Amino acid sequence: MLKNKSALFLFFLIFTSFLPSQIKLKSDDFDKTIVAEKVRTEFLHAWNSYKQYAWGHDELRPLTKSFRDWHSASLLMTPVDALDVMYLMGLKNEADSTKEFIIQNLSFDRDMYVKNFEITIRLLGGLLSSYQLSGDKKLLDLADDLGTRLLPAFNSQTGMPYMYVNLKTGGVRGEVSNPAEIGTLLIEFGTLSKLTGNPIFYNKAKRALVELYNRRSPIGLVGSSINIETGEWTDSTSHISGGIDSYYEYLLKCWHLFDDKDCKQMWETSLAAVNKYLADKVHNELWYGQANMFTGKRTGTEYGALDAFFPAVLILSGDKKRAEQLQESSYKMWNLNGIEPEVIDYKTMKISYGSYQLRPEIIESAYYLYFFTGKKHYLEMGKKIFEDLIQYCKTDAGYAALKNVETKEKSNSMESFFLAETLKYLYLLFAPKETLDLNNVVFNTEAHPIHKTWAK
Ligand code: DMJ
Repeated sequence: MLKNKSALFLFFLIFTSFLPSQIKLKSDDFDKTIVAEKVRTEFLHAWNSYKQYAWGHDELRPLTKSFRDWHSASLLMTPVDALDVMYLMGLKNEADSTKEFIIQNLSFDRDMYVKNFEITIRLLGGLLSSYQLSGDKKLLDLADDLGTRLLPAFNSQTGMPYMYVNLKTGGVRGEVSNPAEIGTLLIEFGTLSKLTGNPIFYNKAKRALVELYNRRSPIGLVGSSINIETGEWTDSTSHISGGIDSYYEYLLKCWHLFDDKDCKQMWETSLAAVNKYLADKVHNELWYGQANMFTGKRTGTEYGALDAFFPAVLILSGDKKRAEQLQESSYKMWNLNGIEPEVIDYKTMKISYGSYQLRPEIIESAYYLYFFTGKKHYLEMGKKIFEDLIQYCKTDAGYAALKNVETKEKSNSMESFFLAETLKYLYLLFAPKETLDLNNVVFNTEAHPIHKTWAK
């Protein structure tokens, strides 16, 4: 009997290996729960490696099995960024002990300049979402302390924030900034206001966003860099890539999260300009490239790993057609080398920057697209990307970024967003629906889910 069964199984394996790959992956060929479980296993591999070689520091360096701190003292970037994933994955004991470690050891009373944007999206966002998931008020107290220390960043003539702020002295520096760093603060600062009852955070971040929007060009585009003291643009190249990307994301999401009508209007005006001047059709594929913010004239045809967030934003705003088309382009970019490069020229399909930083955006978009369309295609896409990540980026101590996606040479870095975003979106793509309902949360740009607990 056992022999017969094994023979049958062997026959099944041989038979299926001759099927074309589309048929092999189609429908329920794989069980979502098994993939979700596997993602959780990989999360634990990365997290336990961090614990073994970098505990208490900002990041793991996977190749040298050591660590990296961003500043003179650690701000526990990886634990804070990764905490809500543990709650979502049902790793409650691990999450609770990590939470206690954070509460005991994280101090913002440090004489050091930090990047307002990075600290806001990773730490403020992480503390707020984990507070909502755990109910532990000490996390909100930490968020309140951090938010208060970041406030001096907004003390410029225009109300747009300086890039760096000293957590102890309130000193500021970095007057040349960009739309992403100015306009990606309202989800976190606004939520802090809603949860503490102190309106100052919302007002400062909202003013910064509006001041930036008000400086858009007559045709509705923003540039790549701006002086926040004078309000003058210092680089007029417009695009949706790194340095601008999440400014657009927050216009849409702040409308949803806070029911803020100004954000709705700013989003709709901005999206129209982006679609008019930045969208590009090449060989019948949809891409978004570069244009001059004043003339709308195309100045570049580059697209990359960071741009791949845009299908998620498009489908969240109801534009299924563009969202699906653009995701196909991102996936084409991924499959050129089995891992996406940082930037390609979509006209020639040549690589402009060949590294891969373990970025999440293409998976984030696959997750949104699956949620809103229910198409298995996006599960298959996520599974393929997950398998590629394991094949090319896994090391015996966590996961490593790639220096070069063609040679697959690794680099000694595992950014905290690999746990906070890349593995979270992969997990949510395959996890049971009850894990989290995308209709009831808004993710900040670092994938920290914020629940609208204040709304009636
Ligand atoms: C993250 O820190 C955030 O997603 C940010 O918006 C863009 N860069 C990284 C991930 O690629």
